[in-house]
Amino acid sequence: MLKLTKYKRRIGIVALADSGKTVFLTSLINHLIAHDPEMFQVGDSRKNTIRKFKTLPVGGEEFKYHKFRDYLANGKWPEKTKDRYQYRCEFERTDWAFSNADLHFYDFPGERLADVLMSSPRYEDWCDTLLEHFDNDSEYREITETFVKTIHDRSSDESIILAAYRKALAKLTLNFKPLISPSTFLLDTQGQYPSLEGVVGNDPEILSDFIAERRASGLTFDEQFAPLSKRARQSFPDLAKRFAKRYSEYRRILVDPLFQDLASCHQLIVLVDVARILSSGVGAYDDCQQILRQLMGFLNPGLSIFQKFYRALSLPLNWRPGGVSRICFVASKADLTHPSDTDKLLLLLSSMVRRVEADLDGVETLQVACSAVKSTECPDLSQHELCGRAVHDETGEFRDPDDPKMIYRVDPLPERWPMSWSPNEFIFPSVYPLFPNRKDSPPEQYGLDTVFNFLMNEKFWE
Ligand SMILES: Nc1nc2c(ncn2[C@@H]2O[C@H](COP(=O)(O)OP(=O)(O)O)[C@@H](O)[C@H]2O)c(=O)[nH]1
Ligand SMILES: [Mg+2]
Repeated sequence: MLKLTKYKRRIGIVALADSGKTVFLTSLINHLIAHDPEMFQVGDSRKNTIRKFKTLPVGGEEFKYHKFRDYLANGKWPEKTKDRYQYRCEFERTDWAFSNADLHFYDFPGERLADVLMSSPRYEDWCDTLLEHFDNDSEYREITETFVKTIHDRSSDESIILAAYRKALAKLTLNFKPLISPSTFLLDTQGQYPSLEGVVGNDPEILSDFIAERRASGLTFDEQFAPLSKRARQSFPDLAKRFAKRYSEYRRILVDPLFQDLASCHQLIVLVDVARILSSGVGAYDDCQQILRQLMGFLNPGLSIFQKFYRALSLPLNWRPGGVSRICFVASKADLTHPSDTDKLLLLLSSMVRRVEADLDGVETLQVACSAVKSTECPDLSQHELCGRAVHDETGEFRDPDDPKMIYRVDPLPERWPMSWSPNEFIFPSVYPLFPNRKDSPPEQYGLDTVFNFLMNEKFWE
């Protein structure tokens, strides 16, 4: 039957690196292509199905769905993605008589998210936000202490300041800190991460020097910049001007295109890896919140009076307002935690995003706990144990993806975020994916269809 209208949406998937974006999108596409209503509910009935699925061409780099699915089918998680990828598809739903869907997904590399701190065109704003975060967080403060001293030392010069900043960034990299801006230090424009090939020993000073000498704090070594405090900007006015110029150029070339894509999205899926934040220590919580706040501030600076007026009317029905209208906050990898803790997982997610959510204007939100590729089972609900193909055995030795499943212990989730906690205070062991061998079968999921249905039931059509 001829479809009269289109449900057309651009959907951005954002999160810090390793939060599960690639796996999420791969599983979602798999469920749409090989839709099985028993495994993935569409709309409000198990009878509804997806039909006539078609991939559409995209303007940029295409999301390598087949490659990523192949990894999973071979018992491995997809390799780390370094680029921004897009995937666009069209399909019909048996419960939609007059329209079809056209969904365009954007998968952004998490490392680049640190550059949301550059949402302001003013170099000074970037400096102040970044330095404030360094100062507020004990781990960042410790790592960046020498750099901060350097910018307040009048005998410093450009090369001394840049070397000190690169050294600080190298240490942040080695400590898996996500707020590394400019993000090209961590992921350069060729999609390469810092390499430790050829370095001798594992002394942190030697390792950080090795990285600091090889990675630029900017697009290239000639276009580097570093944050200067207000006082340092006054002490080094010419340097501040040069840095501001390079900052603008960096934004123009690297940040603007990325954030234009992001800003063009109608809907967002924001993944939060609660288990990882708990196992990484309290600093990871602050980092994630800081990035979320910046991101939301950039995407939803507040609606204009006209937008508010039209949203309040929500008429005519086929008119879709500009900007992000729906955000789904997802606690990803729920299968790494015990199923009896799912309510707590949602509470933790909710208390983490509550404040950013409250500041959003005219955006509908939902919070969902989700396992895109459910890779654990729970043998006994009364025991804090899971069964899966654990990546490590009890002694910490690596296991093979082909090794049999094993039962292992997981920590219970806390009722609320503790005031403070250390790395490894909570442990949620990693597992290899459980994926059906049958070529056309999607993996078992939890919550993925809830996210999909939330994004699919806005009342605006084209
Ligand atoms: N158990 C489990 N682990 C997951 C799931 N999704 C992702 N992971 C783990 O998280 C890692 C990073 O996932 P990926 O999708 O590459 O993250 P991205 O960097 O945000 O794209 C994977 O290598 C897996 O170890 C999931 O649904 N269940
Ligand atoms: Mg990825």
